[in-house]
Amino acid sequence: MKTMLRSTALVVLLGLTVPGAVLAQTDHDSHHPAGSAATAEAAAKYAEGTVKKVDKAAGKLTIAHGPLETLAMPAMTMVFRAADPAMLEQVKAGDKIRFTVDKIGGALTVTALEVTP
Ligand SMILES: [Cu+2]
Repeated sequence: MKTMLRSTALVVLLGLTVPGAVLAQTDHDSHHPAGSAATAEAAAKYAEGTVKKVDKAAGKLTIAHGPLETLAMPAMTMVFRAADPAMLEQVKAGDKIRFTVDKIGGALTVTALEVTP
């Protein structure tokens, strides 16, 4: 008599649960409050030039200016209005200046200037 013992292999399925690796997601806020100095714009607005003529009576000054990037204007000599008559007291013909220009009431107006060495 032959007894065939068949051992049933018990397949134990081990459910291996990988402990969920806690992925620490650091929130990369794109906001950098105290970051790069994005205020170089103000400095870039300055144009350079040489005062050719000061007309205090008319409140104007003639400037041989370099390229005015803000106005897309090439270098030239032209008359500007002075935003403040006091500006005309600060300069004289021949002075080299740094200045800002704005179009006020349709007239190109020097809004700030300083004499450069
Ligand atoms: Cu011009």
